[in-house]
Amino acid sequence: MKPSALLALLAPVLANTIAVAPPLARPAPAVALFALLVPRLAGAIAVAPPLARPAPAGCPAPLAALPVGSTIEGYRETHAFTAERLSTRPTCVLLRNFLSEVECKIIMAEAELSGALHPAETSGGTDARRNCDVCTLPPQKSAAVAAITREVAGLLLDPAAAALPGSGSEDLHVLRYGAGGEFRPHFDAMAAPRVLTVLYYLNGVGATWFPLADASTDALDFGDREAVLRHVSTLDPSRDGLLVEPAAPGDALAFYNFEANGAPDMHALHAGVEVGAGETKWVASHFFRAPGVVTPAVLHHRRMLHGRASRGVVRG
Ligand SMILES: O=C(O)CCC(=O)C(=O)O
Repeated sequence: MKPSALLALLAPVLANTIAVAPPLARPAPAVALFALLVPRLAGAIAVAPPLARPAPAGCPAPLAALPVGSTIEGYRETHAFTAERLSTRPTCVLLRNFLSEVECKIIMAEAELSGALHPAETSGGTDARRNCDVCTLPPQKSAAVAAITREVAGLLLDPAAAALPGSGSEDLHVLRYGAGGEFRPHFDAMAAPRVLTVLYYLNGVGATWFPLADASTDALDFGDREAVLRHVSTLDPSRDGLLVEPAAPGDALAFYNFEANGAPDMHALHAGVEVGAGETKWVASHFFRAPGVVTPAVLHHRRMLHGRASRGVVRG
């Protein structure tokens, strides 16, 4: 590829990065991820053209431009982590070493000490979550949650979306599954403009499955939840879609729930895989909202949410 063509391809990425990166030797934590993207992207784009797909709603453009399979480094305020792009649709990024072990232990201890962990209920009284206790931790009551919330918003949420009225995070949801526990396939974003989900694997146990990741969904009618469920039941986590397995406590997964045009990304359907015998899985779900970039619900999304046959696919 000619240098001039490469420059033309990089221009939007560079423009965005330079606009947010301060002139420091070591970039400030909130922009470090993006500043570090530039040299890596230069090499990657030289061999593979960038995806035509625009950045999902709420996703920083340079992160959306990271090719699947590429890994970059980023910095939290206290330590480094790596970010690997796992899939195009939805935009899934695996963040290794994102939380420290101390942060993981604090969150699990705060959840247990809060006395608020209770068996999960899901909308419509379905059995979508089995053998799973849940509670929420507000940033106002946890210094650890407050710090994580602030840093994640700076790293993983597009600054323009984050600045819109109503944008921000929900309280942290902490989930403790026992053996046999699972969270059946669901969308996080049917009832709320949760543009970004970050899952923190607090004890490194368990897995999350995206049965439709990077698959064609043209033949699926998402207004018919039973049909979607039937299709998903023919799929296998070891063969289809994307199976995310943390390697250690503190690994995290970020994914974006809406397309660039503000419509829900149906490929973001995901499930907490059944927990093995004798195991306990701790995971925390962090939802970031940006109402201003989300298209108002359309008919089939409402049917998805309020359909009578509500077993299985539910809102988060
Ligand atoms: O347990 C998991 O792996 C996924 C949790 C989840 O899907 C959620 O909280 O929305």
